[in-house]
Amino acid sequence: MMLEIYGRKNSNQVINVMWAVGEMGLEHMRHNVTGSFGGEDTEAFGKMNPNRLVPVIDDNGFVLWESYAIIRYLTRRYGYDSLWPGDPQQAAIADQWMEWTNSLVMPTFFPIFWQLVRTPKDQRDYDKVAEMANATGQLLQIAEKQLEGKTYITGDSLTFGDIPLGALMFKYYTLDIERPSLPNIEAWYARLQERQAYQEHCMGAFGTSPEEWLALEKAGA
Ligand SMILES: N[C@@H](CCC(=O)N[C@@H](CS)C(=O)NCC(=O)O)C(=O)O
Repeated sequence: MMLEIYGRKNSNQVINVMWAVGEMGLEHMRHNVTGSFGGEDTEAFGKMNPNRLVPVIDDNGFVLWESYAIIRYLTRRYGYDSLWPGDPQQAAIADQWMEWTNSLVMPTFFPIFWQLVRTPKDQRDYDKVAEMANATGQLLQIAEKQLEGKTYITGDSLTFGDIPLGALMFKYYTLDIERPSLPNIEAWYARLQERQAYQEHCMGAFGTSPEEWLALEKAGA
C-alpha cells in the first residue's frame, strides 16, 4: 500500500497537496476524480469524502479530506523539521500564512481566475476583474513585507506556510491583470519556479477560456 491521492491535477486545492507531496518525494498514486473525469458520484468515493470534493487522501487506510488538513498531516508526519518546522512557534507562523491565504487571498484573487479562465468571454465582468486585481495587489503588500530579508515565508527554508500562497503565484503572474511592483514576492516567486516540485505541480497551463481549460484537462496538462 502507498499514499493514494484523489483529485484532478488542475484543481487548485489538489495542486497544493501535490506540491507538498512532490517536495517530500513521497511515493504515491494519484487518481483523476471530478471535472471532466467525474467519479465523485460513486458510492466508494462518497464513503471517503461525503462532500464529494477533492482532494482526498488514503494513506495506508487513513482517509482524510480538506486540503489544508491534508497538507498539515502529511508535512507533520513525513516532513517534520523541514516542510513542517520542528519549532512550534515557527510551525504556527507557517500555519498563520496558510490560513491567511485561505481566508483573505483566495476569496479576493480566485474570482479573477474564474472570470478570466472558467467564464465564457462574453459573460465576463471586467470591472470586477480590475477591482479584485487591485484588492489582491493591496493584500499582497502584507506578504511583501513578511518576505523582506527572507528566502521563504517563514525564513530560510520552504515550509508548508509557503504552499497555498506560493502555488497561487503562477496564476497571479500568468493571468492578464494589473499588478503592482512587489520585488520581494517576485524574488520569492522566482525561487519557487526553480524548484522541481513547483514546476511539476504548480505550473500547469490553464488556458484563457473554458474550452481551453477543458482541452488542457483532457490532455492531462
Ligand atoms: N475546502 C476544501 C475545498 C474542496 C473543493 O472545493 N474542491 C473542488 C476542487 S478545488 C472540487 O472538488 N470541486 C468539484 C469539481 O471539481 O467537480 C479543500 O480545501 O479541500
